[in-house]
Amino acid sequence: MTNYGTNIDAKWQKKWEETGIYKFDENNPGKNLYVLEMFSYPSASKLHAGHWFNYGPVDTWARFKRMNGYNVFQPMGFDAFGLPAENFAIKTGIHPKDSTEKNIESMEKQLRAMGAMFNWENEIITCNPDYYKWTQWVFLQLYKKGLAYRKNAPVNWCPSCNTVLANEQVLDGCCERCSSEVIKKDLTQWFLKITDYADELLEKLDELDWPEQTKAMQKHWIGRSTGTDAIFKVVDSDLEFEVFTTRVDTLFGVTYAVLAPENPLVDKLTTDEYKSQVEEYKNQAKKQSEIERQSITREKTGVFTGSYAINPINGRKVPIWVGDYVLSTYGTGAVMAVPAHDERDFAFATKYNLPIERVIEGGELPFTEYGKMVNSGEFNGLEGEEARKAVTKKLESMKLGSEKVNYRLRDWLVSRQRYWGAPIPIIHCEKCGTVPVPEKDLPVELPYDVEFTPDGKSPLSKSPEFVNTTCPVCGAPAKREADTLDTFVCSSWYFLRYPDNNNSEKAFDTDKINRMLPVDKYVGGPEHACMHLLYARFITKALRDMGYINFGEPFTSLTHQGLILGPDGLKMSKSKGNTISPDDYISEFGADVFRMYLMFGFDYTEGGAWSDEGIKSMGRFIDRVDRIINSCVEELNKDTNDKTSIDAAEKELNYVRHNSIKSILEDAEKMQFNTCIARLMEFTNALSKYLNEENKNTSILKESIVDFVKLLAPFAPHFAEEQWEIIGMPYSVFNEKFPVFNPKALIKEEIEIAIQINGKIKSRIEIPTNLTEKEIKNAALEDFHIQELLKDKTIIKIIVIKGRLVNIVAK
Ligand code: ANZ
Ligand code: ZN
Repeated sequence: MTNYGTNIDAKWQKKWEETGIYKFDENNPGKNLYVLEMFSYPSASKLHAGHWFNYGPVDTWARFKRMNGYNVFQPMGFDAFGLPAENFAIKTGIHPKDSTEKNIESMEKQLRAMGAMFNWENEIITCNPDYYKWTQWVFLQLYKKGLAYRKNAPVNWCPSCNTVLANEQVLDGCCERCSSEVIKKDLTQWFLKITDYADELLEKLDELDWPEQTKAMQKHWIGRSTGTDAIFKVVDSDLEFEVFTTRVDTLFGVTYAVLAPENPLVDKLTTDEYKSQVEEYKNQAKKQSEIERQSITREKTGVFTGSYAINPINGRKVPIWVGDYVLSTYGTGAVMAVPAHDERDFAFATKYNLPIERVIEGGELPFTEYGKMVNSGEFNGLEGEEARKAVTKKLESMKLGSEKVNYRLRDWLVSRQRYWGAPIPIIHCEKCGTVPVPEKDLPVELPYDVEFTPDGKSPLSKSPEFVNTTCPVCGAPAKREADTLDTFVCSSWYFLRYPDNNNSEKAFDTDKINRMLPVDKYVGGPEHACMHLLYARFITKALRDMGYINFGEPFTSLTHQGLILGPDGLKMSKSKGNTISPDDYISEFGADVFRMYLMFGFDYTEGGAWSDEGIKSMGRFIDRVDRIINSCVEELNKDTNDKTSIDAAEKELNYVRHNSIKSILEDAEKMQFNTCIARLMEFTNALSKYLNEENKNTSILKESIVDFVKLLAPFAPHFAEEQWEIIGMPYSVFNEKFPVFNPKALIKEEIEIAIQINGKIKSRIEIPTNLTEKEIKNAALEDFHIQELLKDKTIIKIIVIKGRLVNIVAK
């Protein structure tokens, strides 16, 4: 059996540790390269195959870059606050701090056993006061800049998690964590003003080397749309309301207007005659979720208010309705309805018998495309953008409208009514109002002894020692904010802390961070597209505008690894019993086999189903490499021959060797690990074949093995380090430069040979010089001319005289 296993892993991990080989020092030679993997949540279920698929291959990439001259910084840490630990505590009574610390300890052990080049000296743990002190500091800077504010608003409430959620944490109307249906609650909460950065967040996406799909998701989430706000005055009243429309070219076709049920104007507009109907409708609407209300298939409903509005463009009187397909949270919470050219309005008008009037030329109604304006007075004949501009200009001249840009993006709600998070550093004083905690008093420490059974109230509010304090401004008794920060706030800036994680004076040193960031390569799951990845961009931009850093994008290049599924092809989950726990495999095969299998068995960005057969065959490959290298060593030590010539066999070996170098250089750069390993396998075959040659060129053999081990090193770091030692090279292979290829070796030379049948020359062909005897025979038999001549004959034997001729004896 093999020599490779966890004993070899341990041996080299110890040596790497002792020699501090991966310690990052800015002054090391090479360009700094910040390689970052999304840090993990310290869960009790430990490291799973998915973590490995994120961290293992990326470490291979980082090692590959290191060997190509980069000075790599690859930190690791833990996103340690959050609900799972708290829910676990509620179930078991084990305090979140204790369970989190225990989980971190065991996960760290597992991560170390992976043998990645993590810069552990830069580790951060977000639930430690020396980290969250600075999370609170970031919050205070945002507050000072007016980017953190408190307001009462209808917010998303998860009844099972017992806390509010950000919009980004609501997926199809359900909690992103627990899938319970989210309800609306009116609460006073803290928000971060991400909307101030909507334009930049959108525009700068173009410059990022990120997956297109992720950029598209952010773009959609930001949802910028350009249109027009038009003012509709209410007939016989001083009231007026604005509507937001992206199709102001259809303004002449408005036959009614609709307000969202929550629009405060509804009560003022509704005439006595319609009061009870409208009231009833409003109550019903409250029970519907926003998702339901937006559903295309759901029947559109509404009620008339009894009031009328005036179309600003033609003075026409149109009825005002209330309808729940209009959302209070978008645009102005009111729309102008054009049933001839909008599907929803068409359905609504048909149902309630409201007029439908065409104002755009084109197909059957509802006709929703752009086209020439008709029945639109002076604007007839205008089309599309031009039409939109002309009508908007006219409204502007009458002071009844203007161009308007709207966003789907909403400010980020960061208050959480939970215990296990960073306390919001704010004090409420009856006299002075909302007072930020002075920076010198940070951190506001999270107390240990707190009753955290969830009942919808913030657990910290039940701790008098925590809540009761004095106002930093007037000294009067005051109360601390009892909500904690969304854990996404902790992770929105962690990449800024890593390089300067021990700084006790500041969150980070500006100069140092400006030298080290942005992160050159960020790798993690795609599920964070509209949460972490958006928040991190926002916080980076905000800190830039405050002068703390000089760059606006945190992650220059982003890759999402694929998902490793269970052997049954389904998503791994404990309940399905299809999870793959790395530990057993690693103790059986060693960390490198596990890592190599992940890289060879799957396309990195696609992932796929786990296979036990696959990892076993990777184990056999490593065994084979082990045997081949060992026999090479024997061969080299023998040193009996003094062959220095380069014949066909050497040329063939050289070809494979240089071709492997070239392909691996190209493919590893692109994280196409599977093809890299396929090249290593080819190289192994070529070495094995060459070892069968009777007369070997030992210096070529030696060069080839040296190159082979270097090529293998990023993919199987412990194993390669061991082989490097076995072939007598000085520690460490990771201080070596990656091999470069010789383009000349990739040109296969050709020679002309003659083909005879029964001793008479019948044809001539060009063949590469490095063909084997069998390949030469095949080449001869494939010759068209020869095939014709042999049609009715039987071949008795074929004689090959290498480099000269093939003689086919046939009857
Ligand atoms: C009149 C009109 C005519 C419209 C037409 C469309 C087609 P986006 O692209 O998402 O910005 N709208 C505006 N505010 C709304 C709200 N609060 N709730 C529901 N719908 C609302 O969509 C803008 C369009 O969505 C607006 O343009 C408005 O309908 C509707 F032939 O105005 B339009
Ligand atoms: Zn929930």
